[in-house]
Amino acid sequence: MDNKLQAVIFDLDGVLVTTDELHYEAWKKMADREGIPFDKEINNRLRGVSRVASCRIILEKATREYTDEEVEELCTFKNDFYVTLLDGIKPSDALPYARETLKALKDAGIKIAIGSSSKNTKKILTKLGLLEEFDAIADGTDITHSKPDPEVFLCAAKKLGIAPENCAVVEDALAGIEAAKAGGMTAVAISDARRSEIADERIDTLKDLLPIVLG
Ligand code: B16
Ligand code: MG
Repeated sequence: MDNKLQAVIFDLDGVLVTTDELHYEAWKKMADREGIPFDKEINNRLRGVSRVASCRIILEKATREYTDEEVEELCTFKNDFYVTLLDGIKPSDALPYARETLKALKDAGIKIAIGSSSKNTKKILTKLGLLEEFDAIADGTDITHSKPDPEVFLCAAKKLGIAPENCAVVEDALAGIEAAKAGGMTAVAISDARRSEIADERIDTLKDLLPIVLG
């Protein structure tokens, strides 16, 4: 229980919706075209990491160097396909208890925001029917440093007008937990991030967030 909390900043991919498989499918198409080995284990390292940084992680297995222009082309190739996959997202793809938890927080007067590395955040929220639910959205289009840098969460807190120490962050990525802690926020780990040693709280589903925030 932490009564100082006035806002919750949600990561998007892996917290409110599972897009990992879609990212995987799109990066795999790029890696196959280039003849670069790519598997689910490498994909797991891309959680919360920006598009360009993700591409550079995949290129660690490449047998030649890629120029910045080539990396940009690979990212565009991946994203063009990824965006077509996002078209298949429906409101029912929101992860369990997402809608109920957002409503319960709002009803209790807690501000809610998104803090995502994705430049496709608004498209994903629109497909989920959640775009209008948030008091603030900070995403990959607002920042120059991606997680584990705290920039996206500090940006969300600033847009909300709430001090970082009064914000909780919900994250599925280790890089996101690091970012939340670096920003001076309460870090709540879900899914893969539960193995973090520095998270303040660990939850199994989103509804477990309510006692942490509301007491
Ligand atoms: P995009 P999050 C992150 O979203 C994903 O976890 C990560 O895999 C992806 O590379 C990143 O967004 C950038 O996404 O290519 O759509 O801009 O977890 O921070 O909500
Ligand atoms: Mg995530």
